[in-house]
Amino acid sequence: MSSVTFEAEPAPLSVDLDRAALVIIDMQRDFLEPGGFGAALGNDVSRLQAAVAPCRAVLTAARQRGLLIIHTREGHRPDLSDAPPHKVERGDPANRIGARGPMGRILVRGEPGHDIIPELYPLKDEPVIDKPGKGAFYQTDLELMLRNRGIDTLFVCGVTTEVCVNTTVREANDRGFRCVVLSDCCASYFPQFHEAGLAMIKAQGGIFGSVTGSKPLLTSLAALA
Ligand code: TIU
Repeated sequence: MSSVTFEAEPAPLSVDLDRAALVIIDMQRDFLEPGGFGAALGNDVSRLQAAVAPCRAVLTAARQRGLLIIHTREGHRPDLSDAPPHKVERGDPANRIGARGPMGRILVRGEPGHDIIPELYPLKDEPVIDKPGKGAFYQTDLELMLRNRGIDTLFVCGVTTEVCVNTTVREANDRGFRCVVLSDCCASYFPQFHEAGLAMIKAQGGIFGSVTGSKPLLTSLAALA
């Protein structure tokens, strides 16, 4: 494979695709569909739909190019032994982590709501990282997987911009990975937090990483052909 160059903020980037991975954060039914964790927290889950089609386009292009693709899911073991009590205790008892909802037990591994939405469903050979926290590196084998494959750059998509995407980007940045956040492939329940979440990443010369849209990346990938 080869390198792609594209516009990004704060500066254009050149990325070696052999050392890049696409990381799609928590595009789970629990966050995007009614009756899951996102809705239980009082959010309008329809706001996250905007990221689905751009994610799908990038996922398709990444598959065509043979990029390493990693999916993550936030959630807990059925006995909640990996869920901090303070995280579980938040919210209405009938509607909190582990409670039964229309998509099964909320934010519990193995339940329908915990799984990834059909539009972005992982292929068999695409690793899925099950994470107990907001960051994808915390208590997971993601870093080991990336280092074993010589990855140095992450294209980051998913939800929500200011929570799991930002936490993961900050974790990745401290571990020496370059993050390129695809703005339209991320979404938040709060438009102002989406904007602020992206602004915080690219400020100060790209203090946590770079931000670009899916289009510049897709155009540069298509030009490789
Ligand atoms: N609540 C919220 O905005 N997000 C989360 O709880 N998890 C993720 O961002 N995945």
